[in-house]
Amino acid sequence: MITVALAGKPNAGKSTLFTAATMADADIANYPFTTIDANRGVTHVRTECPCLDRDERCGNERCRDGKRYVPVELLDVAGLVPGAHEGKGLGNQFLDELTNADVVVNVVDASGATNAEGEPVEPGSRDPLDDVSFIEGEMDLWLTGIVDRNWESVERKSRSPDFEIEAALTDMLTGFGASEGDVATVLRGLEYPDDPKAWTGDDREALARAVRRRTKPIVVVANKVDAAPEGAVDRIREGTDKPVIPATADGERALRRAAEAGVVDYDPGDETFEIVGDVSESQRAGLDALADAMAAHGGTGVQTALNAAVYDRLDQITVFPVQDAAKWTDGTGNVLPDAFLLPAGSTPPDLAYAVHTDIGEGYLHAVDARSSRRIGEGHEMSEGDVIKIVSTAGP
Ligand SMILES: Nc1nc2c(ncn2[C@@H]2O[C@H](COP(=O)(O)OP(=O)(O)OP(=O)(O)O)[C@@H](O)[C@H]2O)c(=O)[nH]1
Ligand SMILES: [Mg+2]
Repeated sequence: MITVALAGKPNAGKSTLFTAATMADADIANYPFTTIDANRGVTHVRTECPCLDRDERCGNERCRDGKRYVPVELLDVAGLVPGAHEGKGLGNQFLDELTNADVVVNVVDASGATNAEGEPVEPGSRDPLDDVSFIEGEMDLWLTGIVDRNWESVERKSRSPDFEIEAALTDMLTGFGASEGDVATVLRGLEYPDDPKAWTGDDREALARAVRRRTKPIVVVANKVDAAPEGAVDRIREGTDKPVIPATADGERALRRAAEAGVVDYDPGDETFEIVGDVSESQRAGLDALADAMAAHGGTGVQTALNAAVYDRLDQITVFPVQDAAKWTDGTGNVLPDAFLLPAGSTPPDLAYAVHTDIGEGYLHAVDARSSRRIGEGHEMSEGDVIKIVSTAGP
């Protein structure tokens, strides 16, 4: 499963976003370092269900009226402070947690009401743009430290006659999520000495930064927009080349709770909601204020951020494997039973392997269930494709 990690300074709202997105419990409080042990949970990205193109909705438990939710893992780690890579704050154990992440959501406090350590300050007095850059810097320096500490092993390997720097660096960085292809691409963009012993600290830092950028893409969440001064989001947007999603994690959490209680009609990612139950005066006032914030930003931003991380930054598509190409069902009649996230450009054999290794190994051919046409094994699938795989290992 794809892992999205929430990073950010303490008190930015990571656990609030985590709770909203997973509906799991996590400690939330207005002081730094509320979270000590990482929280792990399942959240979803949202896409259109292919059943929208049919007469009836599919009825899958992850489909609500054609809004299809596809599971991804969400990781909520402790807050990072400047110097975290050297052990400041709660140390770099939390940076280590990011090793498992495919993509990072950097949660910043757009209200500017907390300093770099996450302590409450006069609202608007902290520039949120500083939070965007220091988190990235800490991640880069942390990986630089790992490369430095392991460099001796690369030097040792270089004495062997069949030494290849790509292979040696891949060995070192594979735990960090870098493939041989990633390392090769990164090396092509760098100038460096052939002999590892001649590498300087700057050479290693340049390598670490490039690998980090390639293997841990970032989406910035400008959180607490409900309390942010006018123009705060634009200012962040102008100062970074990352996608910036305005959000109110607190608002999303309130809405999901209210939806669960039957008070509002709201599905995660909707741009608006409707009050359908009894609410007190103060609840109504709170919900009205939230509705205004959502109207200004196209929703609470939480689902938008998760989708941006997975579909845009990781460039994934959703593909729906079926056994019956006419009915779009599995062997027991469930319509559109599964949804798989795969990198854009994936082919039917890639899908077959994702379903099961045996299905992949026995791959014969595939059928596009929308057109009922056979598709070649080199065919690049698209978002929302419904595909029947025919395999010797198939049912
Ligand atoms: N106004 C506003 N406050 C928010 C929002 N999201 C979170 N908060 C508040 O921000 C404070 C910190 O929230 P947490 O979720 O505990 O922050 P965290 O980033 O997990 O903090 P650490 O675990 O200490 O790193 C709490 O008081 C939340 O209620 C939001 O969208 N708007
Ligand atoms: Mg927390």
